[in-house]
Amino acid sequence: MGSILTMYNAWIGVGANLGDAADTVRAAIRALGEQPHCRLLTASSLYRTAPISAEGQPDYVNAVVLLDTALGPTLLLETLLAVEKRFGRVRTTPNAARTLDLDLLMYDQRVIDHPGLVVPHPRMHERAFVLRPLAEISPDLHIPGHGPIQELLVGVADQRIKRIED
Ligand code: PH2
Ligand code: MG
Ligand code: MG
Repeated sequence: MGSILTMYNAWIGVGANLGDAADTVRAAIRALGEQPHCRLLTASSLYRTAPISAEGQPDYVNAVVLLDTALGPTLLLETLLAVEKRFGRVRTTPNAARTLDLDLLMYDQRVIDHPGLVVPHPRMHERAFVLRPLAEISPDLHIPGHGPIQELLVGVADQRIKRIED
């Protein structure tokens, strides 16, 4: 990749709750770093998490990765959807159980409000399965519109989440 390209930080939420979810999340993290114009900077630990807004589903495995990317937000989103598909994601109803979910959580400090893409992710600030792994890799992060991550963590302390030992 040419060094003349401007690179941006992008935080991606990774989640799975069908099949061998931990294996899938680990493979997806590797795959993200291998996408064109993307470099993996940091990956969080994996976490086992209670399903939110998806009662009766299996627990999720979640993680967050920080990418360095030359892709703009729209191309990056298309890349994420293509990787989801490659891992066998089938879209049925919103919040259905899934083999792999990749969410563009933040793109630098940009605020984007397009019909197909809202950044920061509109529910990330109220979800422990996003905030805990995100705080592990970016403890000083400020989430545009919501504030410092350390303050947001206090509000999700009641959600069940456990780091998976490796
Ligand atoms: N994703 C959802 C809905 N609920 N719950 C957990 N624990 N982890 C997720 O990744 C998740 C969820 C919709 O994308
Ligand atoms: Mg999601
Ligand atoms: Mg998604």
